[in-house]
Amino acid sequence: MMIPIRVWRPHWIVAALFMGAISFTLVSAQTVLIDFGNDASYRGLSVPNPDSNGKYWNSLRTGVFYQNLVDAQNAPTTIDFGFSTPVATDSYNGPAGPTSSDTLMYDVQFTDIDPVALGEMGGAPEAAFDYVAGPDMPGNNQVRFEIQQLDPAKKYDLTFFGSHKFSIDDTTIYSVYTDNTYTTSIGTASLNVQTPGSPWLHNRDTVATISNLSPQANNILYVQFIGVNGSLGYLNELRIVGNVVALPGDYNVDGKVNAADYVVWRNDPALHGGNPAGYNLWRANFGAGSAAGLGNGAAVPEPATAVLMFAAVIGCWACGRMR
Ligand SMILES: [Ca+2]
Ligand SMILES: [Ca+2]
Ligand SMILES: [Ca+2]
Repeated sequence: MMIPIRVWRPHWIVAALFMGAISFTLVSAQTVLIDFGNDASYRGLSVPNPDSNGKYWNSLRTGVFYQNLVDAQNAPTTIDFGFSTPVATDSYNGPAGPTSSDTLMYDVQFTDIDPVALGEMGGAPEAAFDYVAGPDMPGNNQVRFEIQQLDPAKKYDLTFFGSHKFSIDDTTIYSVYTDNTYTTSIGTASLNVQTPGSPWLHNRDTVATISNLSPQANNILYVQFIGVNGSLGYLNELRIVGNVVALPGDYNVDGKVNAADYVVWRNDPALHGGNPAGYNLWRANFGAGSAAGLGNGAAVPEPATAVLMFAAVIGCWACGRMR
């Protein structure tokens, strides 16, 4: 009975570790694409996923709290989204010009954007041509929404695409706040939704990004947009990118320095700081980023023990391969 166990376990452990390393690398930057306006909203259309870049969108309407948005690869995330102010949805005078609720499928083909310039945000005319905007209540045109259930270990980049012609304000201001009082801003960006002086020329190729945002109160980002002079602001698309902050020695970029990083280093030392410098960096930072490394009193395995354990595992695995 011992022989099958000894043969099987090392294979299983090593395979699991390598699979873990691969998946951690893939999730090191998570992208979520949001299209404002869907089949159920006024003069709106949903993106027929995937788009021309092979990416998946969340097409939203107002009045709904959306949970577990999918990422651009169609995998569910923890991220939730909801508006907290009155907001309107439409496509009229967006990038497709004067649209009609009777002929949307025809109108959408006139969506005029520069897909190359917009990159990941230019893959779906159904995402670009409809938008959310303020409620058109003078003095109260700010639109606010919350992006909830974010990962406190990540830094987020928000990219905004707003496009609308014949707007009163040429420019929309997008801002992120610390909490739901919307008093303290932690980042802001402005975007011309049309060409100043030529309001018939909608924005077709430019986005605005607010970078390096940490989740704020309750792991939420509190976002507001409004026209620069208090009239309507516009938002057609939003991209959320969550980036894992790489720590020294975190060779699989999962925000923790642990035994899995040793395996990554051992597999290709030259790519990970060299031998022994990469090993020494890993060992010096062992435990960083994990709960055990934050000084809560939990037992931290000795690096030397961990090295021996994994060296033994790899040794057995190599033995198994030779049979
Ligand atoms: Ca849209
Ligand atoms: Ca849409
Ligand atoms: Ca790691």
